[in-house]
Amino acid sequence: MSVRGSGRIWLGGLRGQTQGGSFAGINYANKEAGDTDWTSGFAIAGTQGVSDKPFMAVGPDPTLSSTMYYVTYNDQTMTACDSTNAQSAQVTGDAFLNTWTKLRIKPDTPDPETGDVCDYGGWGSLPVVTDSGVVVVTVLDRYPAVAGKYNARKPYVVFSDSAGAHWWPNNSAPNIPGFGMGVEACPIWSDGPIGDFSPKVDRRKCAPTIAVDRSKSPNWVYVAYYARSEAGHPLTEDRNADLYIFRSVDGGLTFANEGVHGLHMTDAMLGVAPGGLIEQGPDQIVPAMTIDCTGAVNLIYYDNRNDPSPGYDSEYFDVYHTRITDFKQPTMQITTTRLTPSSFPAEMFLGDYQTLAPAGPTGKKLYAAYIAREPVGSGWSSKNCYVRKITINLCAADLNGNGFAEGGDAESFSEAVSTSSPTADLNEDGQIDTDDLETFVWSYESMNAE
Ligand SMILES: [Ca+2]
Ligand SMILES: [Ca+2]
Ligand SMILES: [Ca+2]
Ligand SMILES: [Ca+2]
Repeated sequence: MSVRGSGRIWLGGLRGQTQGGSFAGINYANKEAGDTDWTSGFAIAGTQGVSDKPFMAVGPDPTLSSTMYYVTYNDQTMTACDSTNAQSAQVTGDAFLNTWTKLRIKPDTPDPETGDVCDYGGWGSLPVVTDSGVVVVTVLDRYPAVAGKYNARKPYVVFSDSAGAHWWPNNSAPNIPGFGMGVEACPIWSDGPIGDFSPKVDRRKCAPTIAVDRSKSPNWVYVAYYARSEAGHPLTEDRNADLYIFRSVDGGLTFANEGVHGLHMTDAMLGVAPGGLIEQGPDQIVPAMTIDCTGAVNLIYYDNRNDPSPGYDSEYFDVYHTRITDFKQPTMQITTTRLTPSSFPAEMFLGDYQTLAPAGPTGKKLYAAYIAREPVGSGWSSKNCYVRKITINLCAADLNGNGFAEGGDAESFSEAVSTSSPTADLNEDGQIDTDDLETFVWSYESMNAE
């Protein structure tokens, strides 16, 4: 789910598996902006808690006269050209009324090899909607053959400019970020017990993630996933997994791989010392991405760099946040922060995905949702979904949230100070004082810097 707007936060995921049963539904709950409790809960299906595949979104804007929501998921009951593969489906609807319309993500044109009109199948499908109304979906090319169907078992991208009625590009050529770059997919679950990292994290599915930079017109769309840092090794070897990021500058219609639009995030870029680099790792996996109000790319991900085993093979992970400014420009800066105070042992399945949501219509604050564990006595908690507010005080001078720091914002700040309005507390320390003025001036100048 990917919407924006009022500051209302949505949190959800798969409900727990029943004894001998199967995953029966998607649960979610929400809270209003400023509330400290999750005061209401709804279930799209089922009534149990959430223990897998957390998702989160912020919005919608209640002033909008109509809002379309999109959720993508795999529906294995659909007829497929490849019957062993889960199929992606799309749902649109009104989350408040709990009414949804189901649409298949499928091309209009037959497969040139088989003549069949195959659904766009795969795992981990995620949608975004650009400001022009285009729905862009990334899906892992999870076909059984080693070569995959579209992108050698890495994610691919399709889009709809008709609210899900038609999907493009055509069947033979979805957008395939990373194609031809020598980026090689990690093993997947069915490849066996040996691979690039613990099979108990994510079951190895490249975990695609997608985000929109709405400050650009047309919007820029980013897709990220993890893959092997080197190609050409047997799938049974434990290798080093890295993050890869690709960018579309035409609203998600096409993705370029090289030059300023594709980035291989090496361990060194993420602050791992040279002595920590071995052919087995450290591994960065299961990324979640969003773009903040400055246009910076933000990712959270699992990272086993603190695993006490010399081979990174004892399944200890942390969750990290990385922020990239001036993506692929000479001035690019990468800042990496550890979010989990204790490295925790996976020991059990940690869920396939996590999310990173920008708060409010302006992307000024970030919230992370992820599955982790924490120390309890001499042992460890079971897996829990954690929500974390990442406050980085972005675009503080843009009080009216229009993307610019202007004279009107200065007037609004001055008025907020004079009336002791909470909106004047730019550094969120509960006080309105000169620190907030300094914050305003710093933010105003940085937002207007060349
Ligand atoms: Ca590894
Ligand atoms: Ca790595
Ligand atoms: Ca403004
Ligand atoms: Ca303050």
